[in-house]
Amino acid sequence: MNNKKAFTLVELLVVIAIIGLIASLSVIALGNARQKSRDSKRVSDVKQVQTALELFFSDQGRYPTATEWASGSLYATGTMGTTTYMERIPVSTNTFCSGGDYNYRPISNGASYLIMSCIENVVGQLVSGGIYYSPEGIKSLGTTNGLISSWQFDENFGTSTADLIGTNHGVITNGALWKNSGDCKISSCLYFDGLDDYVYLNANTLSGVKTISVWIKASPSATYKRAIIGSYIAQLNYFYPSHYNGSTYLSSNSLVSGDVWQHLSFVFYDSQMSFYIDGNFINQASFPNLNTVSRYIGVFQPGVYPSSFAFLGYMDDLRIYNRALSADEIKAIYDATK
Ligand SMILES: [Ca+2]
Repeated sequence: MNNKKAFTLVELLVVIAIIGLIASLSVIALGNARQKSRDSKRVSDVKQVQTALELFFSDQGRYPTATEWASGSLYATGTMGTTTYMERIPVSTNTFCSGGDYNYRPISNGASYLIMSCIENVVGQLVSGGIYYSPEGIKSLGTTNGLISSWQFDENFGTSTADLIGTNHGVITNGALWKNSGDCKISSCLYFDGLDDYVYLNANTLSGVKTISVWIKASPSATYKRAIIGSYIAQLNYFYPSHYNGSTYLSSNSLVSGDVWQHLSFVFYDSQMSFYIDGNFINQASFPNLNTVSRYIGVFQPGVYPSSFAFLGYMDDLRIYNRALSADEIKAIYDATK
């Protein structure tokens, strides 16, 4: 009897040991699976950061400054004591992604924030390329390969708007209006009055431009050429409803609709400009020597051609790339952001 009881105890210990072993094996297996899925880690890293940011916000009434973020951890000190919200901010090593690391920017004095990152492959509903995180959620941006500048117009406050990739930050000039996400394509956006509103960029010129991508909701009353991003030096312009290279219009009047969000892309390759609407190739024309655009969003050249070329309507998610994107990439951007 006694032996039988002791044996039962040994059995029990063995069973406990086996359960422990299985448990630790499943932890290791889970760890391995995570290591294999770098993209999932990137997304989950940022989600954890977002949770810490929300805790920070709930205590501090603001999101961290760029300097606080650059310290590598999320913490606060004050009369209420010291709180650490995140010991160590995860670091991404995306060599394929413009900006590389998780790119954090506080918005409106910490009332909101943006984080830009990238993934290599599809994760859930997110497509390969740029991923954009804000307090409102996560959004795919499509390819960031060759992306020079990206203006998402998401500040929704104040008179400046950030270039999320480069340093061509803009000053909102002559009263272009912030619009809330319900009126816009991706989070908030800008409305231009068609008279004199524009965004004045930090850069004198933007060179190496091969692709321009933008969402617009043009006013139906915009019946003449309207600039998306201007160029005076190179005498080249990008217009709604037509675009013009000094001698040639590509007829798009009947294709660009007023009062509807449409995605426009202009791709420059081999002395040709290709024009896309909503990810579909529309037409192509000779358009030599595009490399440089000037520092104005929403107008051709202030004071030179007032009002006639000023953009009229909503604009969102304007980007420029230093390479000619393929038709598939254009389509992917449209699909990711539509
Ligand atoms: Ca936006």
